[in-house]
Amino acid sequence: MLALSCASASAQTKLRAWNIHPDGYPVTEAMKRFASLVEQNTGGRYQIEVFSNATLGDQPKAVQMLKAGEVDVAEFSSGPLSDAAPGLKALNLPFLFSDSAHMFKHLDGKLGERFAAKLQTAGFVVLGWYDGGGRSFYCASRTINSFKDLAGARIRVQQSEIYIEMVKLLQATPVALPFKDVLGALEQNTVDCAENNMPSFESTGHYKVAKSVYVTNHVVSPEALVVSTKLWASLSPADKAAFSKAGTDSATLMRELWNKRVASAIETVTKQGVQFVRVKDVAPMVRRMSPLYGKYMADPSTREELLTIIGN
Ligand code: GTR
Repeated sequence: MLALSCASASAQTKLRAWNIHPDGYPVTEAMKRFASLVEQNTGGRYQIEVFSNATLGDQPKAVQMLKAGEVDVAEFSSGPLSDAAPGLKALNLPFLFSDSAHMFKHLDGKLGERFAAKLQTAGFVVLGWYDGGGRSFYCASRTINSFKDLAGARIRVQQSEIYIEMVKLLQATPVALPFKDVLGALEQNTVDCAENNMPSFESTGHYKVAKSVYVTNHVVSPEALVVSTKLWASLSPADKAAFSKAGTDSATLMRELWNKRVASAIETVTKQGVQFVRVKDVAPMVRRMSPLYGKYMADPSTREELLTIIGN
């Protein structure tokens, strides 16, 4: 008995998971579900502790930590992830996907496998595609009625090249800041605007300062639940299957929770006086982004995927 319990105790592996969001957020709840399913599916041999609110470091740092195997599990937005795996940049191009259903039509099929293969080469094993929703601009100090009203604004962007390029094309000034610093920057007027999906706009409290949302959905992009290639290589085939199943199930949960949270976030911020202006015609904004399309179409690491998405 003693020998048995010692053996099982020594066989228990504790893993660390990085997460940027707070409790109750769809990503956090889905990661917790992933952790409990992994534990259950491996008979308790793997235990995952989810460190939320970016307590282990900001996202670009965490991307590097995961790649180096210093954290085992993480959930990343495709912007910061694409800086470590450039083949993923195609997924962040503005106005590429019309909505999440269009995006998952591709990601849940062959294209998702191709992106996952690129990520694996870069050190990230995808176990589930989560929904990053549609991102829109919002501002504290100005009402936006047209994308031209963004010209000259200091716009907070993720610390990710493609977002910086996008904002420059709007003739605005990109200010790359960690997620947790955006509320303070809006409050202190060191940035005028930011952009995000509605659940993050609401969960961070950005809506308390930035009351004007310009609904562009300029980027509809995925997020990815990943584990390090170091961890993956250490798993037996049966444990790989257990992790994969937990990842797929957590992604299903995430997408359900996401749709509900988008609706409740919009309801909450509307009650708090946020005004929405919907973009009437995206064509002029799309034209403005054309240097980006040109660049990534010419890039052999993104071209083929872009052609597949554009064709469908
Ligand atoms: C959120 C995303 C986070 C982070 C954040 C940001 O929508 O879920 O991972 O990328 O945006 O803007 O920094």
